[in-house]
Amino acid sequence: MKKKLLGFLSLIVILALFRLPLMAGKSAPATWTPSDKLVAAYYFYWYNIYTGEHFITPDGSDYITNHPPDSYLANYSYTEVSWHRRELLDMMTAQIDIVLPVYFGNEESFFWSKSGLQNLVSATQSLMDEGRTPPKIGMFFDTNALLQQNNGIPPDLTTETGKAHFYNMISDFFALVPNNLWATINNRPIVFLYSSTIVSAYDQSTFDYINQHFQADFGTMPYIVRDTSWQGVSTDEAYSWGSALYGPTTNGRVGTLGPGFDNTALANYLGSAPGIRDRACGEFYNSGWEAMMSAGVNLVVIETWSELHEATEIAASREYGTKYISLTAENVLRWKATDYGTLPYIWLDFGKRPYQQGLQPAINFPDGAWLVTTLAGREAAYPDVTTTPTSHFIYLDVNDAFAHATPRDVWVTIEYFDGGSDQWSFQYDSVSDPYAQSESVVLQDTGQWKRHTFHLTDAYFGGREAGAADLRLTDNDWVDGKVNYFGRIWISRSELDNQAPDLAEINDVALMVGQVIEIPVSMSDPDGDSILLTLDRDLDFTTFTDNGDGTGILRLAPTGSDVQPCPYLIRVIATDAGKPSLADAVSLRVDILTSDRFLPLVIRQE
Ligand SMILES: [Ca+2]
Ligand SMILES: [Ca+2]
Ligand SMILES: [Ca+2]
Repeated sequence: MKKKLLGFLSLIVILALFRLPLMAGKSAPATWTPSDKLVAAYYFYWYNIYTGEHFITPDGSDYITNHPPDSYLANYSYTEVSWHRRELLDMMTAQIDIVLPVYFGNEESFFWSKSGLQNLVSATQSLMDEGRTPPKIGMFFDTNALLQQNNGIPPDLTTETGKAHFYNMISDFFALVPNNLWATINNRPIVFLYSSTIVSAYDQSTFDYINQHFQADFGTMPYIVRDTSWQGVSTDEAYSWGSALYGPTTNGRVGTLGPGFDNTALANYLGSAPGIRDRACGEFYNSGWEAMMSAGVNLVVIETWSELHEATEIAASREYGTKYISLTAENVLRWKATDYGTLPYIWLDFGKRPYQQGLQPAINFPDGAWLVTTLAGREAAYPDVTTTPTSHFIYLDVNDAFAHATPRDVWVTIEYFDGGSDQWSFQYDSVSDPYAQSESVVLQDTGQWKRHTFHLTDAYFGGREAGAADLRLTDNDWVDGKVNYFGRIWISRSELDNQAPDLAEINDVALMVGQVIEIPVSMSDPDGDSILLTLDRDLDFTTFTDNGDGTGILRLAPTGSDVQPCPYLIRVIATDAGKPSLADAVSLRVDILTSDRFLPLVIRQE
């Protein structure tokens, strides 16, 4: 009896081993770990050009706000392996590691879901057979499917039936996807779980059930990343849906961002008001990536690869061509190369367009709203005391790779405007107190920018302040009732034996196609260091000359091909030769106009 049981158990072990993801394509690892930097994207594959599904509404109108490129239309259908293949190749160009197909299960109502997934699997497998490295496949569990499969009744996931139904969606998905194609972290397949709002009840036993059954069926447990609407339960990670519309988010190791949002086509059909987040010619997306780079996230999920109803796609489109594929690739490579874990300091330059290098503004509610003005040639951030409740704080988040939840010595240097005779301070997450009070700095009313360095011997930066912040600047309103103005902040591992240079502000400009403008750039350095001047991006119509003496010329010479419907955002960065080298950044907006704007727009009627 015992022998038989042992034999049976070892068979289970062998099966379990067999279930582990096998070695995948030539360069892809068999599994990732939580410290790998990974980029995932939600893959909506419900389109069928042949039948018009998800292209045309039942009343015959356009169902999608953005559209596939004309050259992609011929086979744009989940029924075509060749269509999935082209999307996968585009994802590879975009540097996507993980594709998250939206899964609905249920063949009768959502006949695209399983058959489309099978075609994605075929396309992925054939790319791997060719020695390529297509994205690995994770699950995007669209919980709306549960509602629809339950006759529109919100399911109760605390019952045996509800749990089984919930689990079957996951096990069906991973039965359809061979385990050598699974996107895994520590050998556990990744599941992004959409909102809980359609569920009537759930608790931790819902997730325990999934883990137990998945372990029994597949020899491992899923790596569940749940939407933050699932409250009071614990999973591996959490994320927040909605970043394409509301802006980027971070939850621990997971970051989300999107290129913009516009569901006009859908709203027209439903007779509702559309939600719109302007793409601002890519700047909304770029600023999301800047937030990802500065934050300590390791798993970034892009919302979305191909949701055309809501126009959140970064895939090729008629509207944008392959622009967002290129933008994604550039940003992913830059993000993966960014590591604050070994740098001597992090810093932040406040402004309308903050320059964040491992230190970034955190939440701004309920008492952390702030505004920007310009004082003595520098952009200044200050608490917005007009809010309810009144804001007297500016919350900041320290990059977790730089410092997180470990006692340490740090030096904090804060640049402030010395106007008036009041005072300010900050409160930081220390070993013993999440709001440890710094000494206060009393102003001397010189009307100049000054810097003050604090040595903290008990910094903890565990994100235990409101909104997971690590410190917050305050205007000491409780003492003097007067706001204070802040410029740059540096947090360093040892005392900085150098002062940062100061770049003079540059005005925004508007110019015509064919016009040439030369903008002088100048800076000074308190230590007299030599300075390198650079631009943060390479644009066709800009040339930058560094005179090598702390001055430079930004030359703008736009042609017709540079015209776009929104301004370009350009940053000039001055980096000194001190040790460590420190920097300053200024931003300007450049509007390129065509002569059309100057044609008479009003015709006088007599
Ligand atoms: Ca942090
Ligand atoms: Ca004050
Ligand atoms: Ca210097």
